[in-house]
Amino acid sequence: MYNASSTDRIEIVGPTNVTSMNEFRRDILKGLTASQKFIPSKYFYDACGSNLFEKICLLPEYYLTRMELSILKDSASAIMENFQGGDLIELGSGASWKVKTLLNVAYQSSLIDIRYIPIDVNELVLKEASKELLSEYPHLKVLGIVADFTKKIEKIPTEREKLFILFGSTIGNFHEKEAITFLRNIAQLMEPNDRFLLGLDMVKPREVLEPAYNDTQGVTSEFNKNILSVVNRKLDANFHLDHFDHYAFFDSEKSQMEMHLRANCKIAAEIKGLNLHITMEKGETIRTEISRKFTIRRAEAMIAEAGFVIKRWFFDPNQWFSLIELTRSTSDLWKRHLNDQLTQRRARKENLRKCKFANMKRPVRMHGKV
Ligand code: AVJ
Repeated sequence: MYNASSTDRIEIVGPTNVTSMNEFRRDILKGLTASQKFIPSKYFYDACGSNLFEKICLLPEYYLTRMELSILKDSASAIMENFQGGDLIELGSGASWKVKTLLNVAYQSSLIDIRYIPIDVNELVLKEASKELLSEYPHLKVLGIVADFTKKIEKIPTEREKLFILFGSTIGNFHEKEAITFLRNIAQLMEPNDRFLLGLDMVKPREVLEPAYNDTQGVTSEFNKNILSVVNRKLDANFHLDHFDHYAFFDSEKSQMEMHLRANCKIAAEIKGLNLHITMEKGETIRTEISRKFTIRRAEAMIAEAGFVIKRWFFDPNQWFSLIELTRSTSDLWKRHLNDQLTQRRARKENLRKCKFANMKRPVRMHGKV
């Protein structure tokens, strides 16, 4: 193992569940015909968008990355203590540079037998990042999974001790219910000894939040508008990027940053791939992202509801950002919850079967008891 060449130490699997064209079309159709138009933020990250996001991370106003990294540096040895063999699974790993903080402390010990499992939709970025890690850490094994981590991933190995990681407060991009569903799915992959390291951006004054999403160099604006290029390219649409302004603000009631694209004139766009014509009034917006900011109480509530318990909570001195170390909850309450979910799912399936049988239209959402 010690002199193994880098090709013996790396395996890339997938793509497994990356967005199909059909799903993309469905999402864009739904979003652009809604009364408040929206485009799911996961579509920011084509090659160009991923690059722009890396640039955002270096902006002076974008405190998130710096804060998270400094917390990571301070807590890395505590986190990696006793973790000498196992899988380090990073969800949405991108360029994989934050995880080096953890690998650095781990690799001070030569006994280490850690496998790094990055999961990302961008195959190219994943491969580049993995190769770099192999050359930097001579004993490291890498299993790269090209997949959309927001969906079910079948390829995650389960034999070894696991440390899941979701950096960057990415969980803030999910609406509350989506976030809980997502976290529950991760919890179900975990054994009692496994852990989950979750990065969370905390509520803070508007004067700090808003500049982070309105940088003076205009990188965030470019990042935001790039989502229209993605739609133009994939669906043969003709949105003019110049006809939209970047608009980002903090909604204190919802405790979230929102990014929108605001029409600066009347818009008439053709989306050939959907056979759709879109008109927008001047001033009308397309929402492209929510980025929720957490209080300690809100975070605790979310975590408990998702079936986790907090093991340790790491902050920077100002509590601007935090990293939470979680383990799966093993209480009966949680098991009962899982059972409830299962029963509900079965009931829904059964109902769907009946509807089909009766040749009825599928109900969009079920309310109350079934
Ligand atoms: C990577 C999703 C956490 O919400 O702050 C950066 C993305 N958007 N600037 C965030 C983003 C605008 C970022 N996340």
